[in-house]
Amino acid sequence: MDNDGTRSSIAYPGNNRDSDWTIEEVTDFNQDQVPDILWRNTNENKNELWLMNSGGTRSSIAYPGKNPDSNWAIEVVTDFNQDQIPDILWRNSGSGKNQIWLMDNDGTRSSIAYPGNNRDSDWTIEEVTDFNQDQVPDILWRNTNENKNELWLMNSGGTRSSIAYPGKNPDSNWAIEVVTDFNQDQVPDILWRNSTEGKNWIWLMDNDGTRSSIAYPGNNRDSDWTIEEVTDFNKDQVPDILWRNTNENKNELWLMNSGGTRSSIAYPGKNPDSNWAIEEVTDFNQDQIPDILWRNSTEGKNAIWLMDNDGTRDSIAYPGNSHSNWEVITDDFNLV
Ligand SMILES: [Ca+2]
Ligand SMILES: [Ca+2]
Ligand SMILES: [Ca+2]
Ligand SMILES: [Ca+2]
Repeated sequence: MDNDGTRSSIAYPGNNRDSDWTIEEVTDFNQDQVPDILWRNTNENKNELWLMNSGGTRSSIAYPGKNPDSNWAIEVVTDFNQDQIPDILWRNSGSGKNQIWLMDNDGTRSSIAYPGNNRDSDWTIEEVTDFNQDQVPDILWRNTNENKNELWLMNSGGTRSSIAYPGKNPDSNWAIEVVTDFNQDQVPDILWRNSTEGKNWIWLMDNDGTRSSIAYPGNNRDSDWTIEEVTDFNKDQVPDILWRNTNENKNELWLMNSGGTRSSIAYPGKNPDSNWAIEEVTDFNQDQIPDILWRNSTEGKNAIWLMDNDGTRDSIAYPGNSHSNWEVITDDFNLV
């Protein structure tokens, strides 16, 4: 892409991976600053890591290790042992087992760590991020059947240090929408939503994995509304909340105060009809303000809303169309 939201050229990273293959992650595995592509084939229990050249072409293929069977899923890819190389958290929700593949920087597996087992299929991993400011990602679990949650505080190296209890779980009408720092204390907070009742809560967290307090960002957005993105749209370092109502073709941007309350509502622009979906929110034109990539998969059309820093739309760019069988993955593939 060019930095005005239009397409500069098309690169071809390599073909011939049929529908048995899925892209699990796009991130830099070999420390050359270029994002690489992790593929998995659950039918044949294979995986491949495409190490990429800057410019969008494939340099080579690495094999991260024998694939677990199809009961296993990749939950998250992040650096668990502070060597700057992303590692792979696998989970078998049938048996409740978990594994972390600690990776070398050539795309192969260095070793396997066991963060702890025995969380059956009632449990899901909601988020993996550092909750206690030791730079090691921690694992937030939720059990909607029993309304429990747990936060596994991790050692560097992929093993569990201790379990914290972030607070009594809301009932199963509530879902965790996003985990991000709403009050600028560097500790991630938890945005909950009850779409049935239209209620929203932010759990402001302490850095020991427990809840400090609850903030109320505003209610009354019923189940027609969904949260599309939470990121800072107006450059005050506080994450804002982008809502969409596909029934009425409306959208709203809640500009937030630090502390989890709403400051004001901005209207980013008239909503495209329900054939359009928001594919990605990222800064396409390098003004540090996130922009919105819309896609109409029926017609194969794409549009980028280039945004101003007050939550309104500045202009629309057209990156080019693509067939409706295609899906979008954005990343900066031509760094350097
Ligand atoms: Ca690592
Ligand atoms: Ca941590
Ligand atoms: Ca916080
Ligand atoms: Ca903001």
